[in-house]
Amino acid sequence: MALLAVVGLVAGYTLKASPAQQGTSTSSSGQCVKPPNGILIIASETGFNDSVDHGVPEKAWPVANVSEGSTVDIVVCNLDHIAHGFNIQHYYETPIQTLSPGQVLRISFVADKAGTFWIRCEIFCPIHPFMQSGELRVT
Ligand SMILES: [Cu+2]
Repeated sequence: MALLAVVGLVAGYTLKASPAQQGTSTSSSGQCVKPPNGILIIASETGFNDSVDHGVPEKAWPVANVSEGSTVDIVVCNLDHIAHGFNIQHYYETPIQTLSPGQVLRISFVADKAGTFWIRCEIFCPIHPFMQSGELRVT
């Protein structure tokens, strides 16, 4: 697929990660894969992980359940032909993250605060209303 040929790495954004997680990067085109024990989120013309088919905005989708104190590894791939944003309330709020078509974002952080945190796109896009209902649930 042409899109996969232009997959690039957006600089990893690390919050309170242990030294083992820092500097994680890869330049291969095969990096759009679910990290071990982690979370894969695909942005496409059908939302985040096909959210248009999961009852949003009435229902939360995608939903990621993690344990408080655990290290959370997330890979976000934009397989759409337009840009999308990615934001996790509290854990990944700044800078405003824009993923160009084909880009892959890797995020790693320690879930040091319990609660339910909003996962959303924060830049306008045609599928935007369907990218506003993701949740990271830390228990
Ligand atoms: Cu959007």
